[in-house]
Amino acid sequence: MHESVHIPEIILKIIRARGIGEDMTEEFFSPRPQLAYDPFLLSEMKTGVDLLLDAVDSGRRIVIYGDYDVDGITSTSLLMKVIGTLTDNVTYYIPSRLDEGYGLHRESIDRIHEDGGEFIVTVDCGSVSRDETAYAHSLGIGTLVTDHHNVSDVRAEGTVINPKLSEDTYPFKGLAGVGVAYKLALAVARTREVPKAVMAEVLELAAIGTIADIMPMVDENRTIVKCGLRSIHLGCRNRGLRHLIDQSGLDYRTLRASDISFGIAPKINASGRLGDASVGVRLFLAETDAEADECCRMLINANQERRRLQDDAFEKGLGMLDDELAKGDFVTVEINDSTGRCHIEKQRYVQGHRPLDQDR
Ligand SMILES: [Mn+2]
Repeated sequence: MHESVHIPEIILKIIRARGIGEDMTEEFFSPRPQLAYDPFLLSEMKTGVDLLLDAVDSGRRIVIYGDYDVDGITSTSLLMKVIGTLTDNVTYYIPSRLDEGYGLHRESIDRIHEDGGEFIVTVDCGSVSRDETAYAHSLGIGTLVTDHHNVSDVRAEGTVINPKLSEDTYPFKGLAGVGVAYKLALAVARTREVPKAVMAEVLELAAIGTIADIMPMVDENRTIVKCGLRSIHLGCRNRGLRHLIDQSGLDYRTLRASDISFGIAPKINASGRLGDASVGVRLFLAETDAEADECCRMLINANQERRRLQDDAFEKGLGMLDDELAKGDFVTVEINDSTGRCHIEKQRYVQGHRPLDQDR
């Protein structure tokens, strides 16, 4: 540990209890953490990079297939930026939270096919999409799955980059979807020329997605978040992000992880909750101030609307509770924060017993 830094005993006790040993203390507190692993340690990374670069070189139309939450939106934007330095023939697809739901779908693949898509790179989803990847292959569409979700016996066809694959020996299993996408970007940058400025910019997105997806703030995630935050503090390279920080009344020079959790992430999420998650991607890809401002306005409005729906639902729920509690029932109220709908469950409460549900 650095001599001049005094760490209070109680803090040391806490981090030891959390498994941070003496040898990791300096790294844990360092503003410039070094801990990072070779992206090619991910078991299918080499195959994945080869497949992707082959699609780039043969001019196939590449589609990044994401998700409507912040992790999915930052992952999609990150790969759009990096692959966009190698080819113009790259676009993205975010399924609708309301009509399609999470993950790969046949209907979405049909749409991509009709649109001329020839190679799908999933981010933050796809590990268990066996039928859907098989369907894509039957249409002549190649796939590369990148994901961080738990895997089951059902596994996507073709190449899957995911530290949670049972045979994968990557040293850290806690990456966000955007962490895995960033690893793919690093592996591409080790194989082809990608401008350093772009790699620095996308690290900011990796930090946002990792924080928003509530990943454990240990190991390589700390490196990603600290390095990404430092890039934001030094000027914030991503135009859209800088505008959103500004218009949220925050200061990029002092932005903290909690500002991202409570001030930035909900706005990026709000567009997906209310319909069109692509606004978040458009924000991060914005090339002019006017475009960035337009996206910020839409996100901030969507977030206000989301809040209003949530507050209404909460009030409605409280009203339902008052009525039911008066009858002495055991009550749970489920609030859907996307639709503002409330659903009430009642169970007769008998003193000394668990609530009975069989006889109702
Ligand atoms: Mn995720």
